[in-house]
Amino acid sequence: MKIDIVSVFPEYFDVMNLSLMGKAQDKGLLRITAHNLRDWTHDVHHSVDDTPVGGGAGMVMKPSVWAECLDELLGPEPADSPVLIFPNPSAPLFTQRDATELSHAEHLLFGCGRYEGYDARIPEYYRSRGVDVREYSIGDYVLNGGEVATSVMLEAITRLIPGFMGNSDSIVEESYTGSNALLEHRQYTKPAEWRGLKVPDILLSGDHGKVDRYRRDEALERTSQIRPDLIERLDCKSLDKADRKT
Ligand code: 6GU
Repeated sequence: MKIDIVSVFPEYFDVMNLSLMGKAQDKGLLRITAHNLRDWTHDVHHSVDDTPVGGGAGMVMKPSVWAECLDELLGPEPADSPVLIFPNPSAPLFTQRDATELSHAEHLLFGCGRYEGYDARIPEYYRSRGVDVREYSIGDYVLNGGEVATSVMLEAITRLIPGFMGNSDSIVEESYTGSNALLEHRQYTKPAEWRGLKVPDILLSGDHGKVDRYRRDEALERTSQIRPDLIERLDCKSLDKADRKT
């Protein structure tokens, strides 16, 4: 997967050379390039923003600089162009479903806004040209810009690329995956008793059926307490008879 990122702080993405993402780049699964938006400016101040039309606080990123940058990085043919993603706190929430879908893309381009955001005509223009343009928020809180949100989305997407993780089973079992999106059951390792706190007996029983049932009940119970919204969205078909009793 090829990934381009445009930002006024491209150094933010130096961390992508570390850890599993760095290894994936070494293995050739990923190629990440961070570009500096200011490289597409022509004025001495390399300015990328301007005051908001209609008034208000802060600055808005202007469309002219973004367009010069994106025209070059997207290429002439919308059908061959990358999926263009703009982090935006006022957009729909980015979910595991989006991460799964985007993990199949060949090429992604993230456009990181700063300040009060970017001119709304930037995504509108590229959408009208036939580019697959997405805008996503990563949660109900405000960040200073799209860089951290891009890092979050990229980590969620790239770890789903086949060969990225050592053990792909660990992906399937996680929270928020599949139509049966429950929070995960709690995990324990050895010793069976630590500082007076015991691992639940059933997990030590060696009875896989009982262990699975125990974990499933715990996942359902924790999800209804912590995230009742996920229970409401649950696909009924994913429930079994034993679940209905809990
Ligand atoms: Cl995508 N951007 C910013 N600036 N803040 C956010 C966000 C994105 N998602 C949540 N908060």
